[in-house]
Amino acid sequence: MMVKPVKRVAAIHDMSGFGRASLSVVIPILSTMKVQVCPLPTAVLSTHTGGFTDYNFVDLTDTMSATMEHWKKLNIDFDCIYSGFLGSIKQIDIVSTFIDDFGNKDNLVVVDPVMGDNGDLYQTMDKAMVENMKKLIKKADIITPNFTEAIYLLDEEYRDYIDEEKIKDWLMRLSDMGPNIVIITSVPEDKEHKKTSVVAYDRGCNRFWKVSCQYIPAHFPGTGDGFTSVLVGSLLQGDSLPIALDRGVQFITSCIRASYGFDYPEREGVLLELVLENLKMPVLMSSYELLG
Ligand code: PXL
Repeated sequence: MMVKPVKRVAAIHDMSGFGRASLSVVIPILSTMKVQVCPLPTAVLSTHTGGFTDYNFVDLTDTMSATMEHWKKLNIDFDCIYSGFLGSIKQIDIVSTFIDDFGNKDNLVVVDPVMGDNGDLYQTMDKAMVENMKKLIKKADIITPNFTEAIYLLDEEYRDYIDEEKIKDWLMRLSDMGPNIVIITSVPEDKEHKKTSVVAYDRGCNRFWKVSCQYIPAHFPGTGDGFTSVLVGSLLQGDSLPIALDRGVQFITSCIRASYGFDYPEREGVLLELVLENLKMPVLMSSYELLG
């Protein structure tokens, strides 16, 4: 049997040239974690869409199927299929076909339903995209919506605080839509907004997990892509779900703390380059909690 020395991920995201989001975050993180990234780019943008206007957007929908066909001919197998920002309904359909063609019982399908943040959809998203994203998550093993995206997937009203019982209900309802593991990020834990958390539900063992983080009053785009990339790298390295959550939170916290003290526009993203090497360190102190 042919040896595959490192794990391999098909990464279906856009490439935003400036602003540290999508593939410009996914590739360095997973490469540092010793995982091979095979990008299937959905679009090439001059910048991401959060906080920039007049960006150049080159849609690659029509090239995606040809890449997929070539990969099929080459019999490439992936340990993980990981999708993020998608530019059109047709692209959602292509990812769905990609999962049908390349997904199997041994690999991990991770869908990050990138659609919005802070209560609003991104400029390129609309209701129809949300409805189609609801269909795509049926095929995922793991989804990682942020709080806003969870609200859109569940048709809930936006709120600025949620208690433990309610968020557990949301996690279970999202899992009922298909994925075995649901992770919601940026969950506002208290009314004073002093803490946010990442919460997770694993239907296989019926367990709920939480990792709390100190809230920092800043919004850097691309941190969701960074979190899910670390999670994917960690799971592929063989870590348990709560340890993978912890590594994701710790890394993003270190990114934000490394960036916050500098005076530069938040839309340029976190200073990933300064902390990337942290990913090579073992988890020294873990802080996850099991929710009862
Ligand atoms: O970080 C998610 C993301 C990815 N790709 C593009 C985006 C965003 C968020 O704004 O605009 C193009």
